[in-house]
Amino acid sequence: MGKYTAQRIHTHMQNAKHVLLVPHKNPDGDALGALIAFTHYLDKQDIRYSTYCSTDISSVFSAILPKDLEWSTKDIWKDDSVDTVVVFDTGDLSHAQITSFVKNKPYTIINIDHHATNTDYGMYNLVFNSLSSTSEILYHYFIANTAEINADMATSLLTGIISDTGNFTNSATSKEAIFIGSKLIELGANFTAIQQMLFKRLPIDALKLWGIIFSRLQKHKKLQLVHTFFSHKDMNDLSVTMDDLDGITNFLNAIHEGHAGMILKEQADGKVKGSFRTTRDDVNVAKLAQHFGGGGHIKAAGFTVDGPIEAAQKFVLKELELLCPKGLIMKEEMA
Ligand SMILES: [Mn+2]
Repeated sequence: MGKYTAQRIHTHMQNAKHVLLVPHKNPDGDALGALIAFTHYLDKQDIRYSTYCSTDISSVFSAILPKDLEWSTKDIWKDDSVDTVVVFDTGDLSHAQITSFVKNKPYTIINIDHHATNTDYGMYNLVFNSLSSTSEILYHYFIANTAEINADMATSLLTGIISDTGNFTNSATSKEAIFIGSKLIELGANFTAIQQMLFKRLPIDALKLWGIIFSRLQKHKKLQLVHTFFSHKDMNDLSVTMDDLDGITNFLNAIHEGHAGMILKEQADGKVKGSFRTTRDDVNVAKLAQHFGGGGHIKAAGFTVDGPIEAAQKFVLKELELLCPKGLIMKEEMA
């Protein structure tokens, strides 16, 4: 791994006055797991830090959030003592919704990420898209700097690896990810608590909505795309939250038919988020998501388009037909 970059970041931290830690918007287990592990690392060295997230944090993760952690408001960006911004699990700054805050400011930006579409926006870029998760990168970072990984840090990092590998089942699962997972358990990570927190928490009404969403699955024959959707009304009707639908996207990987899966999710603000998943090596869904201004990984990517849901579905399918006249396999363009 980039031992040299990891060491330079560590050296920079020793001289930082006030570090601001930022995950991507609507942070997942990986973005939060990495950020929380980093707070423990800074705590141990008495380095001053604050945390900022542009959106709410899902209550799912309260088990790994330190009790005394307070998230700063936007005003933190007016605090002149902040000299360093560390951004976690974020392919480009707009995904963390901080572009305008860092513009023309003398911050040292540190970019720790594993997205294939990462734009290297930092002064230091610890970016490895072959690794399962940002949390896996941070494990290497701590090892490279001989920083102790305590049990709480191990639980945070393992949360990230388990989130991004779909509990060690999806294509991000590598022998390294499994090996580091076992190392983290050895260091005291609470595997059972993570399983409980991430996978054993759904109310009945949430699963009822999962059922409705699955009943809408269709296969687009020409594209070989299996797709479904849900509206904001569906969620309201059953009082289901977005957190309760969190794992449904990864469940698309369970489908054997077609070349990729897509789910369209209508948000409270009327926008529609789309997510792609594929398990095939000859389909690059990051490319498809980029067409709609989104991004992500080769096998898991997302984007946002205007709603309402019916219009979004028509628009997205039409665009995909134009983009991929021969279907989703675009071999000649793939690196
Ligand atoms: Mn990640």
